[in-house]
Amino acid sequence: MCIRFLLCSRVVNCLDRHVHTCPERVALIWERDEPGSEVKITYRQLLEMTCRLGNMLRRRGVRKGDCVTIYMPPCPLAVASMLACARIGAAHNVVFAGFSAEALAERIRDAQSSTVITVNQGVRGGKVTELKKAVDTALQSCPTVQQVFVAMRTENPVAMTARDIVMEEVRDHYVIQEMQKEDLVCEPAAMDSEDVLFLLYTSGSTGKPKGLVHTQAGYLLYAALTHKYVFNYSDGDVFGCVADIGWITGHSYSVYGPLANGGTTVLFESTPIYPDPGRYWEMVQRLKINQFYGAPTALRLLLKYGDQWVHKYDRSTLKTLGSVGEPINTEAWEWYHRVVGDGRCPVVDTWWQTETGGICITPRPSEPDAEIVPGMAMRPFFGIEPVLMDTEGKVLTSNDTSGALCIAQPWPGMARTIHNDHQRFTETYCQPYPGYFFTGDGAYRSKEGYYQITGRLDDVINVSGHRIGTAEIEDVVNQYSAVAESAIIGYPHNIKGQGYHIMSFSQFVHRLPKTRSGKIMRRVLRKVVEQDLNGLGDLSTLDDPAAVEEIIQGHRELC
Ligand code: 6R9
Repeated sequence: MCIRFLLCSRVVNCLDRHVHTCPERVALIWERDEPGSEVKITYRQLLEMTCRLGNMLRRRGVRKGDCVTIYMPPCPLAVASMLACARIGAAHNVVFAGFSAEALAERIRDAQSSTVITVNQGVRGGKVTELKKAVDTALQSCPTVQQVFVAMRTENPVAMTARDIVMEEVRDHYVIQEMQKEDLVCEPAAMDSEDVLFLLYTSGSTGKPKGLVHTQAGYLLYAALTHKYVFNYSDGDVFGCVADIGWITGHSYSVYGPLANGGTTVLFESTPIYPDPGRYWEMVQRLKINQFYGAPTALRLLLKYGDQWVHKYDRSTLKTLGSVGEPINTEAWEWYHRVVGDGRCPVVDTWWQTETGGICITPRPSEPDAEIVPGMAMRPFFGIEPVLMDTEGKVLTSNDTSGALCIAQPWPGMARTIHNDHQRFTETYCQPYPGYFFTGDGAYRSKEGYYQITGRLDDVINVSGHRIGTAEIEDVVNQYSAVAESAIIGYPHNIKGQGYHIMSFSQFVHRLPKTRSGKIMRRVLRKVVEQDLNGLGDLSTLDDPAAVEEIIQGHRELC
């Protein structure tokens, strides 16, 4: 049975509702790159910004069902742009502002956007990036784009494209000037619960990125519920998720979840080590953050700098510490718990994906007697039914076993399709284990029935018939004090099937190739070790291409 509701746009749940009850509550704290220069935006102000932007987009021809690409770092205007799209029934497509012009162009083309919203320049870690110039380059190969709205993050002017002096022919507009012309009231569009709320691109292991489609009602409900119950969020808390809004984590836990719950949410523009490795904890002290949500890669980096950077600052407001993005190794988990949380804050290792919309496997410390085992994602969230499969596609029913992680029943936050490619959606997620949603990850279920994620299955190593998760070996290697991080990859071995190769141990490197969101790209390393340099696949999400060059060179020397 399928029940569908006609609803007011999602934005009413995130804004109007709270403006009625607490208009002067702070909705957003924009933690700008320069420490101590934060900007606070109340729910009333955010609704006004959103309405003006919604009217601006409508006046410029954006209609229900269109897709607007947002290429901006975390800032109130970016959030208001997302909400403005939602208000008028257009889908948003946020592209991480660290992506190259080519990666941006590919995503604009696939989404068929006619409108782009950007900033003149980005500022991160004290460095300025030329975002508007990247848009100009990207648009040379994006014929669908008719208009670009530009916000000013810095005072430096940028070239604005005017094709003709006749107003209608101008392509680029200043957002603030346009917003000033608009009314403060913008009627929200009526939407079906299954209408699209946004697209978000995530890279596949090969080929072009996938534009996952999330819908109105289920996504917001799931983001709000998980935000409340996983983090033990209560009214008046300040929620500090340091993920960029270009990732699903930023969508669900910097924007939609906290705002649906009427919370105060932090938009973090900087890096964990700018201006020094105390940045996170100085921010926790200054903004009185109650829940902190970050990635293992940053924790591994920070623990290397020593405890004094943490001890310097008052962290007594913290109640819950969250981790997301990759398996958290024991050393980083213990450090987070003992040093950052002074042993008093539960650590929630939250497993989920762009595809799942929100957290699926996680401890729930708000429940009485909730046990948390270090390094384990523990238990499914309400409504999630995890299943482990063996190599023949049979359900593993016993405990103390490992297998391919699938989910048995649909849940409200799951992505509904891949934009313009439903076939790829069913092939990737539904066909490998018919009747189940396949996550692509491997997991171990303990004797007690608790889950531990062992890493991507495409990274799993099979040595003499024993399946070993990359995370398990990395955990051991990372405990050597000379090693900050490691990446384990399998390579063909004519006796054992696969041997394994430990980057930064067998081969020491200065840095590992990572995505911009901090995930180690093990498939790239595997290709290097297999000497298949033509098969490196989609590198558009790679943070620092020089890291790969360095490893290719190092590997040649080893061989
Ligand atoms: C939210 C997000 C999804 C992939 C996922 C898995 C890995 C995420 C994890 C984790 C172990 C955790 N992952 N959280 N692995 N423990 N707590 O990161 O979404 O960017 O789509 O990545 O990240 O491999 O399949 P996304």
